[in-house]
Amino acid sequence: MFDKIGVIGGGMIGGVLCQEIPKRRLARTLALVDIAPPDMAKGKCLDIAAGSSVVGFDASYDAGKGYEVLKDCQLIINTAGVPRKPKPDGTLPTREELLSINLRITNAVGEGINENCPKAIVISIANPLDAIVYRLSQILGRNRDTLFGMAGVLDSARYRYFVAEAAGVSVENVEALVLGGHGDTMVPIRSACRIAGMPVNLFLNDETLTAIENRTRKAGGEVVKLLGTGSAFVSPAWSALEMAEAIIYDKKKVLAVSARCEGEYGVDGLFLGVPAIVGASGMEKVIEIPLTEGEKKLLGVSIEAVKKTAAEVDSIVASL
Ligand code: TXD
Repeated sequence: MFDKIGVIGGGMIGGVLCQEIPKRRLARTLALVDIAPPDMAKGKCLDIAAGSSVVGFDASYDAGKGYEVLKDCQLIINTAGVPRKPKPDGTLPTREELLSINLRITNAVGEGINENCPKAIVISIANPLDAIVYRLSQILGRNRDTLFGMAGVLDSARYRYFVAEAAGVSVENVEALVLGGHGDTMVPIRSACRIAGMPVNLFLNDETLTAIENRTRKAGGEVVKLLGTGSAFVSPAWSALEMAEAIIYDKKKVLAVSARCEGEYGVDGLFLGVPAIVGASGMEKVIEIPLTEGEKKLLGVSIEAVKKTAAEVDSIVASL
């Protein structure tokens, strides 16, 4: 159990995190910061605190609109951002408009972390994932073990679920990794997919697997379309908590992590979804796994997309 864990952004994902962190007894104190008026963060924490006597967990809460509530947090999970929604004139913001709004938010988030909990391990969830975690690394200026993004755990979970469903087996039997950027170029690694240790091809044919991998790439959009507003929020929160528990309990768990590569996979200085060992000090080691020629090609495309996003961030930041 940590003394204090902070959540930045108490929206849909942050709300699930704030319920789960005390309920799983991951921290003695939960901090929540959200700029939403009148004081949404305080309201959500008061609601959860009231329910604690029913569920049976003791926790303290530091909540409010200012980042000072994050003081001395050991772990931060960042969900702060604005989703893509119609502007007053009914048109949707362009990707660049949304990116510049979210980069401004990330600047504030980064400064808040630097001022109040500069030693905290930071898991960033906010989208566009690759851009936000890259910008955060520029602001926090730390080595790569204490800042990384959560996307691959969710993308891998989706792949695992679709494989289990098609193969008629328990989700607990399916191991899978989705690597690369968190977008349409993400790469489900079929050659690493196992069902109870056996190659997935023993259970599903190539046509079925290709369809599942395509569905995995679009699974976020599938939920968005069905919800009508907002995006997936339970599975992202649970995925971030799998990373948090690997840190808190020093599990040395191998997970798909958006980590800053330093030469691995031919990438240097950019965040890429890669298999990594997660433990007490955060992202402890990037693992380079063997890939088929086809997987290498697809990962190369994803790396190019991540490079393009980083260049976009640099040019927008320069103009802010
Ligand atoms: O796998 C993944 N990484 C993705 C991430 C999976 C699904 C959702 N993905 C993204 O996470 C999503 O596109 C958003 O960028 C974030 C959070 O998603 P959520 O659904 O929780 O968004 P909400 O409900 O809009 O919550 C965001 C909160 C909201 O309450 C704002 O008031 C708050 O962020 N916010 C801030 N908090 C603190 N500080 C600042 N500056 C701030 N700006 C907004």
